[in-house]
Amino acid sequence: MTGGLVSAALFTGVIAASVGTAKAESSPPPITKEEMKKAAKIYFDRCAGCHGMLRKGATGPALTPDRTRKLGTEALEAFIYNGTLGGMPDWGKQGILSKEEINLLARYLQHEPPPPPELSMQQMKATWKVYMPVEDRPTRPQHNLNWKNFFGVILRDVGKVAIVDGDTKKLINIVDTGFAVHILRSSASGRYMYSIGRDGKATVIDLWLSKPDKVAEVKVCYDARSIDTSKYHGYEDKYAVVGCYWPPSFVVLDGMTLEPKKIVSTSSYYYDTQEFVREARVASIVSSHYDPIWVLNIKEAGQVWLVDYSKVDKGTIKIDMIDAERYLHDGGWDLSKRYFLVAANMRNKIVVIDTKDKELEAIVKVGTKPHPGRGANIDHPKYGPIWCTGHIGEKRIACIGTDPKGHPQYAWKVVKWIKMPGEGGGNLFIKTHPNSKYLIADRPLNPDPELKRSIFVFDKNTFELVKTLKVPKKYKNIRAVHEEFNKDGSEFWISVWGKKDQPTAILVYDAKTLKLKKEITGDWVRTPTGKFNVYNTMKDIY
Ligand code: DHE
Repeated sequence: MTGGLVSAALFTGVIAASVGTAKAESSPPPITKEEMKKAAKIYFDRCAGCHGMLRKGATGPALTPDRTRKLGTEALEAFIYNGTLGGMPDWGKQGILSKEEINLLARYLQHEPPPPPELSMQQMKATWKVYMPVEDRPTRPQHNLNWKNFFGVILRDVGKVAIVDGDTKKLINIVDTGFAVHILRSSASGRYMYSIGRDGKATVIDLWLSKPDKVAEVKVCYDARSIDTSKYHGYEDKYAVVGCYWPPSFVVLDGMTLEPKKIVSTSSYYYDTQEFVREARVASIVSSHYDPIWVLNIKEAGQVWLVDYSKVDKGTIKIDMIDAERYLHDGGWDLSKRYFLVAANMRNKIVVIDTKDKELEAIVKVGTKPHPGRGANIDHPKYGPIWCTGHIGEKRIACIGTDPKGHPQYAWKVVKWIKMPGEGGGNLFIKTHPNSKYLIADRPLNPDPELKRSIFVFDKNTFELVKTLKVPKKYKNIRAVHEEFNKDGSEFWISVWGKKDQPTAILVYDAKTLKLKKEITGDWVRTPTGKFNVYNTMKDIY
């Protein structure tokens, strides 16, 4: 396939060309063309997600030369080496970046950011590959396995997705998906599993094949984090949509072949100052079960776009743009799946969108840097349906009332703060299941090595801490990350996230006794991060 090469060459070519055009207001430290190329690659891989390709800031602060030159090389090196309490990883301490690479980045950051490349439909199509045409695919599952209880497990740094049988815990296949897959999502029927990599490569895996494998792939951006599918009645498995970080855009794809159909730019205006923002990136996406719409969160603009995909084939896309709050990131449905709750993480708020009336329902103040993942839904005896989020910046979990009809006194208020033990935040994901008594939380970004490897289990009714689970000591220099329940909620799985050269494990806990019941291991278990149960993902159960 030439597409990856074309785009990589394009990317580095533009960077090289731009070196000569860097503005020289005061003098930045010297950097050669070769170093500039290398630094741009490291920045793209490690930093652009939070600070932006144009370095104007989002989840992380702006890193434009007017600011970075004031800090100077040494201070920048210290930040990159040690990380920050705000959640920036300690790239040096963790041994991910060497001293030389850190020095290079610190110098690079004091130069003007090179303009990143665009991507046309023609370039996208050049990367599009269908491995198995739709007419050759089976009409029913070619195996007798309980495929709705399969788990897709991201093997982040090796660019692969493992399909694991949730019943037997056996590895079914390892699918080559490309650089640093970020999330997986299911089609409405559950048959297709979609992955999106940071490199913007989308892959679709057919779970009905005798050996489930990818059936198509396409690269639709240089940098992406989200993908979802059309779930509304009549559109099941018809479309997929990718949310891109760069170029800032969303791309509608054919759900079964991934043929790109339509690119829409998301460059926009900040909802509040009405200044233009070129890098208005697409963060989370969810698919409405009640309308043919996708809910797209336009991070920098602070707008939620409700994208009506019912007339894509006729060349029409209708978008309702809802002003919300800046730096939208991750989020999920409430229990009724009418309201979508999304973190405006740098504003310490949760935005609530009413997808039925297509309007902003509420903005709720929570703690420092909320990071819900998809959040956790609880039907509480006193507060009624509530939705909870953890925080990167502090140790509390906030639970918000979500039932304005049945429990109006609690609606869109934090009804409960749950405290995690120990100091600091660092929580990334929380999860529960309707059949489980527990709410489970990780803390992979906490600097304390003991808290990093811990999983906290809270009672869903009393909110008391029931147990702290620790990753067995034999796994060294690791973090426990991301919880996912199996289909019936009788167990939950945790990833042991280490370095690429060290196989680790996926831990399976009994959801009643909280005992470790299985360690899924093997040479293939490298840098596992997100895990996605087919049934829970297709039905949005969390
Ligand atoms: Fe994620 C979800 C973006 C760092 C693992 N991550 C998301 C979503 C976004 C996002 C927008 C929501 C997708 C959706 O629902 O449609 N993530 C970003 C970033 O911009 C950030 C902060 C920095 C970056 O450069 O990527 C970032 N994320 C991370 C990690 O470091 C994690 C732990 C490992 C990794 O892959 O890099 C990580 N993010 C995940 C996972 C989900 C996710 C596992 C899906 C959670 C779920 O249960 O649905």
